[in-house]
Amino acid sequence: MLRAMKTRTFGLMAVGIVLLASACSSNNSSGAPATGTTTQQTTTAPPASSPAGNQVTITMVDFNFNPASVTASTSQDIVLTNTGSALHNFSIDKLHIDQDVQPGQSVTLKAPGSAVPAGTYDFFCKYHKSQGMVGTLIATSP
Ligand SMILES: [Cu+2]
Repeated sequence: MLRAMKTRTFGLMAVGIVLLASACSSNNSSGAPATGTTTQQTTTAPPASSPAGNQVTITMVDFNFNPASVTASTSQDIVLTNTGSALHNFSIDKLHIDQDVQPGQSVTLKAPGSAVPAGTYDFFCKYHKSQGMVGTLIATSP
């Protein structure tokens, strides 16, 4: 029950943050208080900082994560895709995340927003940690 409420809150927060982020980026991208903003509106999406839109994908294979080092903004969802043939798991002790992903399935972890401070978090598959199925998530502020 607690879990469900948390997820819903995260979802709402994510929406808020996305709205905030898009408002900020449209303000910041035009550099100067320009009068002719019409030509600049097509350049509001910076391809370098958000390569996959508002989500980051981590692929789980037998038996590692790809990529093993992931940088994601706390305003981005994390999509876990298990392309292996074994059951895998994504756990971050510090954040109380423990998420199984069945073979061939994807699970989306909703953007936590300000609930998660920026920082470096070790993640691992609880079933294959001893086989080196571990990684590092670098969470950045939006
Ligand atoms: Cu695993």
